[in-house]
Amino acid sequence: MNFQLTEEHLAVQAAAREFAQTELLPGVIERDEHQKFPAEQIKKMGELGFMGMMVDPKYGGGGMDAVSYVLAMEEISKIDASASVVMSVNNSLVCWGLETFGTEEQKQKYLTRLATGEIIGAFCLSEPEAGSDATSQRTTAEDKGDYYLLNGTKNWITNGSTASVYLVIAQTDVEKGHRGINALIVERDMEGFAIGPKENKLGIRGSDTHSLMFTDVKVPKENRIGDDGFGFKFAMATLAGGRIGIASQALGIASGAYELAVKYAKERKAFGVEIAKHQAIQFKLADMATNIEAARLLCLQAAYDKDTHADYGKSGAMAKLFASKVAMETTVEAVQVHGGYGFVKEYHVERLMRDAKITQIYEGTSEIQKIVISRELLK
Ligand code: COS
Repeated sequence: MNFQLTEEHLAVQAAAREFAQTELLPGVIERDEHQKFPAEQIKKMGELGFMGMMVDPKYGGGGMDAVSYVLAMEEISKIDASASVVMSVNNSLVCWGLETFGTEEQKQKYLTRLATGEIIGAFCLSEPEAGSDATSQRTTAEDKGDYYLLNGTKNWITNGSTASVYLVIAQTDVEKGHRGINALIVERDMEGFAIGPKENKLGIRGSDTHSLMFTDVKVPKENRIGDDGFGFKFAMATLAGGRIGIASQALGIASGAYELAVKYAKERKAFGVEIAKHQAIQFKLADMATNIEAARLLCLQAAYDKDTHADYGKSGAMAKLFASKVAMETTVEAVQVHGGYGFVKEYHVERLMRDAKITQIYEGTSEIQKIVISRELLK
């Protein structure tokens, strides 16, 4: 067993850290406050290869492994979780889904541009009445011969107004249940596709989250991913990898908050000494560091499973369940270490605390992760 990162891993980690410090940190507070999408920063992330990290270079990607992806996600998320969710969705849901299950034509047409970050994608599964219960799709894709007629509404879609390509899950044959669901590639300018208002969120406020409306959108048959009825399995398989991305995001939010807490504890004085000299603070830091290290190991284990073609459903779910809990607990404690300063925006930890919450909700709630894990245990 070898816990050593390779030279390449360390280089990716350093590049992501450098990018986050120089390009994402400036303006992150303002973007959060004004719900401003980090458009320029995402463009640069594409140029640096962060938007299609694991995609085969022949489709414009970085050809990197999932371990590199986890390391980069952690560094980006330490500073700006709004940027890292864009990165996670584009990499693990959209690019991975297309590369793994798409046709050669779909890859040439869409993946090559998504992997370079020239355009970004969105993954559309959730609906007003279908989140955890993902088989209850109300959006319909009626088979009309050479096209599907798409009707319905999707909710809480990351990259909702900035994406150019949307992977939409819809029901074609209700009688067949989850085997009657399809995944369709919808282009932004297809007639009948409308973008709803932006959600005003607690956290990751820089990311653009929208509902989407489809009214008689004609989606050509060649835009279906996989065989007829493959849509639900497509969604499940894609989300299994997506969870490694969100777990790493949670890890980054936690480690970002921890680093700020350590820095502050060494600077701030109370009762005549730095607060880091008080055991009350030392114990908090010790708990944070231990939990973060455990979360990091779970994330890397899931990535390693993916890289070695082992089953990563359970390890990815465990990583997300645990890292998101650690993100929530660590950020709350980081605010506490900062005292009153933690409650104001300039010190960043209150934003990280707000950003942490979503990691326990999206791409499968913590309760869903427990279902996935326990089913694997009891197989
Ligand atoms: N990869 C490939 N196929 C998978 C899969 C995976 N990871 N997980 C399940 N499937 C397949 C199953 O094999 C089954 O196919 P067959 O009937 O042909 O054998 C099919 O999908 C249905 O699986 P299952 O019966 O387990 O589905 P359930 O309705 O019981 O749902 C949960 C299982 C709850 C785990 C699932 O609905 C889920 O993950 N929900 C959360 C969705 C989510 O993350 N929502 C957030 C929105 S995205 S931000």
